[in-house]
Amino acid sequence: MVQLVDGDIKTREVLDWKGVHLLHASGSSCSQKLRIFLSVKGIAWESHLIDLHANENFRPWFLGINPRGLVPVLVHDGVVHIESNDIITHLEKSFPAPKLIPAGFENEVAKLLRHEDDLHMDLRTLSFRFVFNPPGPPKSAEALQSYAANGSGTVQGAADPDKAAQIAFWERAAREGFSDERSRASAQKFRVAFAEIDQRLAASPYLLGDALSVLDIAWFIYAHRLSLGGYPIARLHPRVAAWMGKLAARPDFAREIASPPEVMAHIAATRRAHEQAGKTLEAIAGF
Ligand SMILES: N[C@@H](CCC(=O)N[C@@H](CS)C(=O)NCC(=O)O)C(=O)O
Repeated sequence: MVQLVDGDIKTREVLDWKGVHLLHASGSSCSQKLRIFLSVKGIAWESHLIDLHANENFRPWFLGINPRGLVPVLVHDGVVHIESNDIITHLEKSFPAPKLIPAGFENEVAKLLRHEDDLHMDLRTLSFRFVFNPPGPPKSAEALQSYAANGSGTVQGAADPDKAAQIAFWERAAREGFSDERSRASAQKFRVAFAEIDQRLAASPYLLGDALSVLDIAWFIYAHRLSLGGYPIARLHPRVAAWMGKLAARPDFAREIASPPEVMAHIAATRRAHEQAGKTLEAIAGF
């Protein structure tokens, strides 16, 4: 559970925030996952939008709340929680109904959510290459300098290596983009993960049985993002595609994955350009 301690937090005003506050970004996959969770749970929350395109997450105010510089962040009655899956686990305890982590499955869910989080940088690689497709380096050198220089640099009182890993990711992206080789390796990991999910769905309508759980929410978001990037889910993993369709038909899911028309137009234009160049996700991954 990543609950920050007093010394980690430099933006002191959040300590007075009462109730459930979410610092999040509209198109961020981890934020979408958490917002669907909150919606299914019926938890009322206050929104604090963080503009990732404007690098608001690398400014002192935000880094003073989350030294890792990532969204989402939960402030619950003045206590700051980071890491989306830890936030979900905390909220599941505080708001037990409806149950989204079935009784007796706590350890399995924790393990499977860790696996999902381990693939986050792979999702980011494929998202930047095939969905967002920015024309140049995703993060400027100035933004990264501000990222490096601000915030306490500690998580739970200990020096936190995560920020340096994030900065290394963005610096490498600026140097070499999101290469075919890295994209292929990331896509292959998802192929293995989706094959496992497809197997689970052969046995039950949801990933953990007959009822929706946090795992369905988490993997739905990944599957949705990758299908935007052209991952051939229906062809390779038909049960996953059917399960996705069922979840996407729910208003609480549909609302969070809706993108403005200009974003959808950019994604479609990216796909056309990649098709013309023979550089689609399918082609690069060899699917
Ligand atoms: N392990 C973290 C990952 C959080 C993460 O990487 N969030 C992304 C958005 S999905 C972010 O804040 N990116 C920062 C950026 O794009 O500058 C979690 O689960 O909360």
